[in-house]
Amino acid sequence: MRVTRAVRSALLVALALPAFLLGAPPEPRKIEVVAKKYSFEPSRIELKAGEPVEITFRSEDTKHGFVSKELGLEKVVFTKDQPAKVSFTPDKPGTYAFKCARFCGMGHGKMKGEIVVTP
Ligand SMILES: [Cu+2]
Repeated sequence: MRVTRAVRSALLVALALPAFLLGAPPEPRKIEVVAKKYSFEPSRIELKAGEPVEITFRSEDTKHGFVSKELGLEKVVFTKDQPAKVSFTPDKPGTYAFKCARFCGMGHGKMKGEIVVTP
């Protein structure tokens, strides 16, 4: 049987495509969280266990922070002009608290939220 160039190219593409898909690192799900005195929006973030995420924190007023000891996420600080990105992959389902990690005024202590990881 004579294999034409077109068939050969099609075969190569068919073989290369799955390898490319398997080899590519998974794109993280991108989430935006906006902070302002004294809340995060959204304050409840739902994630899936095993799914990589990249959360961008942005402020609408003063300097704020983010930390989640329960999730093992280190403190980051961000401003209006300088957002902060936090990348991670939650592995255990559960509800994890996070809070503002930089004193931002009288309501700072109430500036909290939760990350809910579903199976
Ligand atoms: Cu604060």
